[in-house]
Amino acid sequence: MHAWPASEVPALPGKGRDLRIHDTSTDGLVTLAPGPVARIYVCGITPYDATHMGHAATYNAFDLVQRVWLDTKRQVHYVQNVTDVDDPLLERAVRDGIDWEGLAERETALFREDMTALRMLPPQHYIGAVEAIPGIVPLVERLRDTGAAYELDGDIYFSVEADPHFGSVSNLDAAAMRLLSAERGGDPDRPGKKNTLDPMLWMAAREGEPSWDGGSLGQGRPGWHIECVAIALDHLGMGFDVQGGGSDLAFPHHEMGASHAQTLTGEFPMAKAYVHAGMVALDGEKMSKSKGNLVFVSQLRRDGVDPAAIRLALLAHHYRADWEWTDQVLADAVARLGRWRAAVSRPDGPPAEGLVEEIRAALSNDLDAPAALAAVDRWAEAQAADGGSDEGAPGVVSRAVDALLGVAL
Ligand code: 5CA
Ligand code: ZN
Repeated sequence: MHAWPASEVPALPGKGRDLRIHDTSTDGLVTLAPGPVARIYVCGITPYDATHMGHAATYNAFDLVQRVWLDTKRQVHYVQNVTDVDDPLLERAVRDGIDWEGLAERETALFREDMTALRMLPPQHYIGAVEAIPGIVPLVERLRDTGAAYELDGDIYFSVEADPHFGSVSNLDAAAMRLLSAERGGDPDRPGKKNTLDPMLWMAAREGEPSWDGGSLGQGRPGWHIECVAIALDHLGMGFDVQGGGSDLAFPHHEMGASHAQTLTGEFPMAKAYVHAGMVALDGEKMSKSKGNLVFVSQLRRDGVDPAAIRLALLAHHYRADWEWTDQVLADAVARLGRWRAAVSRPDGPPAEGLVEEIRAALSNDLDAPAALAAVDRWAEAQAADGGSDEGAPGVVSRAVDALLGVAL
């Protein structure tokens, strides 16, 4: 699949700092020291509805990861998937009486537009589940042939016991895993499974649902976790730097994915850090396509909201926090954007070198975007109060805010 166009990232004076970030698997901060090419996989959308503020907040977090690495003069190898065949997508298509492929195409196109408007840097490889199927089949066959997977009425399940490291991403106890498995796409109550948590790798063709030739697996479609693993291993290999997504993906999705990959390769770990963004809520409930309590990026854009203000609204919250979207959050962001634009509209101002270092320090410290915003606020306040005589300082600030925060002033 094609991704979306990249906005330019201005080069800044000096050099950025290495990223220290929270890793779910150790529940602590790790300093990542990638080679000249940093490798990141971020789980993409299931395209059955438009991009809401929760999605945007999660992609914003991983866009900051890229920007911190680019500022250290590294290249970034970024891979993202599109879950363009899965139960929720098929159910929505049936509900609305439309073709599932058309639905997926339409919503993926809208996602690209939203990402472009928000200046989120695109992945180098943007891969749909459907196009990944030829690569998924041999992985499932290999797991089955080595005894790490088994058949149940034509479906193939992964045996979590095959991975000695199973559980090391989310560190949850058995009861919590069982609960989350039932909530998030698993089927712990299906009789005949070796372990109630075992996830499906290949689902045999169901009446009225799309299916593909799975070779020795028979006609069917892939499970959710193996989809991301096949794409990640194909384009990044093992031991990549960051596996990213919202906190609702830590279990089962990232746990199972890591176990698939570790069992397939015999290597550990799949990723050096498992990074999870907090959940955005509306009216006290997690914003979710299934609950329907959504604020869409595209709707705000249609209402004439500047995408830079949407981005500032996201940046005002630490990526790990759970937070609530309100009209006030957006109003504050619009006001801040106005103050910043006024501050950079003059030819000179207070010195800006210190500010660039402050933004770098904030972001390299577990992506502390609110601290970065506070530093820019202080500069803008000084500009508004006393001005300054540093020629070109406003230009330096604009470029830093663009390069490191993705906000075009
Ligand atoms: N296609 C799968 C990943 S392979 C998926 O989870 N798709 S999604 O469309 O449901 O979510 C896309 C990304 O947005 C995921 O990282 C998910 O964790 C994140 N996300 C979903 N809802 C929220 C929310 N309310 N707040 C923050 N992030 C969210
Ligand atoms: Zn995924």
